[in-house]
Amino acid sequence: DSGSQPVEFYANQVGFLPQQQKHIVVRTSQAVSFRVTNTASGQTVLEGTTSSPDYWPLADQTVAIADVSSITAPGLYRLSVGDNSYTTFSISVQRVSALHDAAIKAYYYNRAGMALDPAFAGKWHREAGHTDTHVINLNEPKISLASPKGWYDAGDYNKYIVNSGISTYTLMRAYLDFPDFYVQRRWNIPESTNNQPDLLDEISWNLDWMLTMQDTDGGVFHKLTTLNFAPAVMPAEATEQRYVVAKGTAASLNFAAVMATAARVYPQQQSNFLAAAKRAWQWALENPQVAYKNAQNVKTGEYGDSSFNDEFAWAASELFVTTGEQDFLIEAHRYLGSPSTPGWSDTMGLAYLSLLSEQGQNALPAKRYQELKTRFLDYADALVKTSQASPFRTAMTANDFVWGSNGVAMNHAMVLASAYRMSNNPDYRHTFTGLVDYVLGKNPVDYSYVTGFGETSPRFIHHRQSHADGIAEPVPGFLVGGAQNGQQDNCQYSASLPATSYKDNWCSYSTNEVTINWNAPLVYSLAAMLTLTE
Ligand code: G3I
Ligand code: 9MR
Repeated sequence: DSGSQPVEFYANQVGFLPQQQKHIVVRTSQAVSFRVTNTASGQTVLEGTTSSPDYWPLADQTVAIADVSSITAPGLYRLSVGDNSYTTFSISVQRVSALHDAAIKAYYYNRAGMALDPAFAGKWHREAGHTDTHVINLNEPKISLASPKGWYDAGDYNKYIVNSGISTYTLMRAYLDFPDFYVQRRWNIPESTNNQPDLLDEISWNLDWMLTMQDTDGGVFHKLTTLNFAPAVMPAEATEQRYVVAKGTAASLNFAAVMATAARVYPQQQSNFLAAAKRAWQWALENPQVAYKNAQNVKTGEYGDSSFNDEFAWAASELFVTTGEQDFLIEAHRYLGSPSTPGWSDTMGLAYLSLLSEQGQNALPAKRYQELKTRFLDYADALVKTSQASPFRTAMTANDFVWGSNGVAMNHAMVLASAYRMSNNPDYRHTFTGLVDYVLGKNPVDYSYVTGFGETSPRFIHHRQSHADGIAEPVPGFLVGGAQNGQQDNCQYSASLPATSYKDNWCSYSTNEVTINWNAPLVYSLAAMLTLTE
């Protein structure tokens, strides 16, 4: 093979777990033989041939798969093709574990209303911003209210209920599904020395804020925001007046679902959370069609959504699982549609996750549980098929390459991890770890899409703190939105296909911003991997 053309590889750049399926993408138009050596000993541990190549139109690339799954010993390896092409990969529980902790620590870095102390934030320490003690109601009555704490949504400094809700739920889902994993786990946040798991402390920071967004009539304000996006300055310098805006059906139902879930996660505060959930639910019943739209002078994220069946199904399901009250089950049945991959505007899948959880199973009639499980696994089967037929072995189709495609990938992964927990079918496990590999480098732009992790990871994210802090490295542990070719900003992109249109530049808020709702299913997926694949 000497003198052959060099080939490129796309591999998970962070690390595989010992027992997981390990596929490395090789860019080649014909099947090639490969060799894997252990870099420490120099010994050859595997020789093989790639699959026959396939063309992926979403990336305009022809690639084959080198399957190195049979290697399970922790270590650093070199995969080579011919004499002049190689890549390295690592098998390490510790690396995956460190990534998990960084992905959840990202929430601490995005806390509103708190100074980040060097003891916890290291070089990314900063002053507090956005105490939100005097927020004005944009509508009548124009009173001032206190709405402190919470997480910044993203690279901007606003706080949006709909998006906060799915993020908070997903992290609570991780806690409910993997309690043993989280009970002792700590990642050096200010609350790490108390008796509560760090995950519950982190989530509380946001639940406390969400509770303040409920009006006296039970309805929930859609968001807390400045009129325009802040410039790229640190939180303490972003001092424009903040407002709460109109109440809406989506925000109220989303809030009801989250608070009903919180009532199960925090037993000592059960009655408080449940009462808040029921009041928001009641408001939504009386105001079932109030879609939020930005007023003309409000230019920040809209998170607009005018179809509410999924939010009704989700809220009713959570209220049912928490209370066991049949009225809520009837409502859940009324609104429950087909399963889908969750996202901020589509929460139907979240209803399924809760109804099919251990607590849901205990509350549901057995026959009904089986029906829902069958539907859910059918949906997961379709994701498996997509992945198996995909040249990159990743369950991503053209429809998935929207703003936040990496979030879509991780929400697919969460669905599949849940399917695996219900059935033990290894195809689900392979498909979900294949998606994690995708965001960590097994993709056609060859980026590990999580800041601070992997050989090539985003450095110029659309994250105001990271842009303004004068520190070369961005805040670590954040998953960027990822490739999609809407190109809704004014960046110059060198590629225009759905899976290759990505730019590591501040200007690219449509591919290189970070959000709490994309990180949450990453956290879930990594906890699932560390719990389920070993
Ligand atoms: O509603 C249409 C739908 O009818 C159509 O089928 C579909 C096809 O692509 O597009 C739908 O609209 C999309 C909309 O999200 C709803 O899904 C838009 O194309 C898409 O541009 C829009 O992207 C959202 C973006 O804000 C712009 O509004 C992202 O999902 C959302 O994650 C993002 O969120 C922002 C916040 O506003 C502000 N904070 C940062 C955050 C992340 O960038
Ligand atoms: O910086 C904003 C980012 O956080 C949002 O996600 C994005 C989409 O709503 O909008 C960004 O703000 C841009 C604004 O919409 C248009 N002018 C340029 C702003 C970015 O510098």
